Amino acid sequence: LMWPRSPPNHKEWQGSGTTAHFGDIVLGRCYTYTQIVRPELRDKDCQKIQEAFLKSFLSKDPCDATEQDYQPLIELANQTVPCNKTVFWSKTKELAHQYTRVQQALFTLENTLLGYIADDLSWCGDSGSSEINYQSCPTRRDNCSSNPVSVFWNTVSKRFAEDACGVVHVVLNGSLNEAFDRRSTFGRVEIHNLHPKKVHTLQAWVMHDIGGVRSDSCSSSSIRDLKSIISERNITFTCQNNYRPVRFLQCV
Ligand code: 2NF
Repeated sequence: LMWPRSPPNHKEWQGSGTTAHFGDIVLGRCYTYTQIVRPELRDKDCQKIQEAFLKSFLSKDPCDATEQDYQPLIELANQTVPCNKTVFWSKTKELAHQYTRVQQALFTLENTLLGYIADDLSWCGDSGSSEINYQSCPTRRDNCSSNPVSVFWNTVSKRFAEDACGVVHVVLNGSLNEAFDRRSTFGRVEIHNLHPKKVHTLQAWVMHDIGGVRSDSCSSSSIRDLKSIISERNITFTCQNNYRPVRFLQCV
């Protein structure tokens, strides 16, 4: 007689386990977003969204997650971001979110339903059991890159970029040696999935920390790389150092 393998009670992976109360948090965030933050989405079925999210990773090998695992979830949560309102960010999460909190018509990924639900959460399952692994989850660095969290962000970031249209924006960190990092999600996934027929301009806002090193970041070599990648894709590139409306927020 074969008993189902019970979940390991030792730490199998190097990363922190699934966020406690994961299922409840997903359901609660879904209701908060669809009923309060964007009531125009009030007809979304949060029970189904929670179920699809759990199904995407439960009873599966957490080192073999795929884009397809998330397709049912992505279809249920489907949402249109208006043209000219997309804001990407890289190494500037807090500042970009402060800005979209003030400019409520703008959307970072975390201002969309799926990004809002998943932000800062951790999750994984196990191929030998239908249970959530609250003990540990694989990390990109120490375990495997096709883990449920990484594949989720790659998949939804790709979709977010594919859907963008008009003039799109990115908030970059000018206090780093490389404001543009080819290995980041923005550099690896998002810029390569912008549709040149839909996106006519990428506008970069390169922000540096107050009191930090003052460098002319738009003319730095990493931004020149970004410009050439974007221009080769027939999208116009513009860049502003310390864009004023964002700059004000760094003081509050
Ligand atoms: O956690 C998020 N909200 C998140 C994660 C990954 C990607 C959001 N994104 C989307 C956003 F919409 C931004 O436009 O991609 C853009 C930001 O990603 P980035 O990689 O360009 O920027 P970073 O500041 O380097 O990373 C943001 C956070 O995501 C983690 C990273 O450790 C940091 O906490 N992260 C980045 N790539 C991965 C990955 N492949 C990742 N975590 C897991 N797997």
